[in-house]
Amino acid sequence: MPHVIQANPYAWPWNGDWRPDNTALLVIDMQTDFCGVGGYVDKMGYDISLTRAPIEPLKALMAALRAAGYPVMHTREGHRPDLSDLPANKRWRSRQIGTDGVGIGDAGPCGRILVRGEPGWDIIPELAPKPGEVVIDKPGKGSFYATDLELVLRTRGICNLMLAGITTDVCVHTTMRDANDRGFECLLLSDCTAATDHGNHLAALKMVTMQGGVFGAHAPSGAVLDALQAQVA
Ligand code: C5J
Repeated sequence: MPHVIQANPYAWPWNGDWRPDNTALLVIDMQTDFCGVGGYVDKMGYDISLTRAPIEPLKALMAALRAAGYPVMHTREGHRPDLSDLPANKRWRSRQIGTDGVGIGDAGPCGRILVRGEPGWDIIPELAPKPGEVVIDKPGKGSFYATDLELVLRTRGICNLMLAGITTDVCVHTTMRDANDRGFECLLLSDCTAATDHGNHLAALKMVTMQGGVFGAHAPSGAVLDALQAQVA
């Protein structure tokens, strides 16, 4: 019998049933554009030490989950090179921050910002997907919109989702909310996610805990590692 994960506001998952064939880790947007030097977040003037903070805990968690046979999946936010999937308002807004008027689709130090195939768009080497792992390319903040993520999860029988990556308050939260509405049981890994503003990170965690766990629960990765160890002991 699997050991539940000590989480907030309830021991996760709700029914105690998490196994490698019904539970996946989804690592959201650990791309150079969001946490690398010269990437989009860096260029906007935010402190990338915040968005880099999840890298080490994630490395350890991904290794442990892979070793225990749990699927690890990844997402990347990005647009087609011809920008035909980039809404004009998203592009306009991204050009309003920073000093040079450069935004999504424009050339930056890591290539064209958030454009598929560019160096800044790729997942950082430290957390690169292993061969055979699912990688979802998404044009928006949520991981379900205009992707086949739901089909992939349902086909594999996944009903429990552990969520990690960046940023807590934007792509991770949007994905968690969308997953929750689809009936997936969600666990947000608090030290494996981060925001460009620490207050927003904390607020996003708190939001999860309202109403008995309105979107699921959150826990530090250590709680998952402890439960995994207890499973094999
Ligand atoms: C943002 C993301 N923050 N991955 N994207 O624009 O959260």
